[in-house]
Amino acid sequence: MNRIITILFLILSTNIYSQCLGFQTGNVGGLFPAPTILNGVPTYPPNTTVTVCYTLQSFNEIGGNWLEGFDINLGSGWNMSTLTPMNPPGNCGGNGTGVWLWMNSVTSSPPPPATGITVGPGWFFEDGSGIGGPVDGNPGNDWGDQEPFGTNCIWNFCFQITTNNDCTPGQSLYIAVTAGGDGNWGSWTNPACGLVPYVMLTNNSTINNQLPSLGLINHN
Ligand SMILES: [Ca+2]
Ligand SMILES: [Ca+2]
Repeated sequence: MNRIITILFLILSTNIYSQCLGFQTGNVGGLFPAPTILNGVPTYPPNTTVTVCYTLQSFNEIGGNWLEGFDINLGSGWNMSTLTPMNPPGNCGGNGTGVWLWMNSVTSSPPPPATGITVGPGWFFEDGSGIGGPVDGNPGNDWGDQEPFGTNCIWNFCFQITTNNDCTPGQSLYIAVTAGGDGNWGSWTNPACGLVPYVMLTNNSTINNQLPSLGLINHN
């Protein structure tokens, strides 16, 4: 009996915390150029610029959550001063007048109740409707981008980032994108959606600190 209760709890937990995310793509296939695999580990040379592209297909609006944004997390091997946004995600529903903003930092804030969570950098949705919050350049104090019933929205964006220009061992080239609802990062009242990072490059990915092979040198 206890086991059945435990299984039911696990099923319910899974539904509660991970059901909002639709199908995500990117992974290593979204990295241009692709990393070089050395001894089973993805690597890039120092001072290498990489274009990273991510796609989310649909956001299940559990608890009335609308898609608030995409939080980007990068390992210590990336030069954060080189982080450059490219195309923003498309406005799916968004009450018509909403807009996606590139933000270094966003904090969920009232009105109405909010979580106070701070995330960023990344793309976040500034809701343009009056009831969703003021249009003030702060996506954290309003609602997200609504996926109208019966539609299957696709949000896609790319950014560029460059590896550090040194070979110090242990610099991680981790890349993850986390899609979150406006109950977590905006002003909606129900933080029902789980915050599950989509890992595009694993934490053990590193800068290639091996010197290039020069081959034989011929003397005449
Ligand atoms: Ca706002
Ligand atoms: Ca918002």
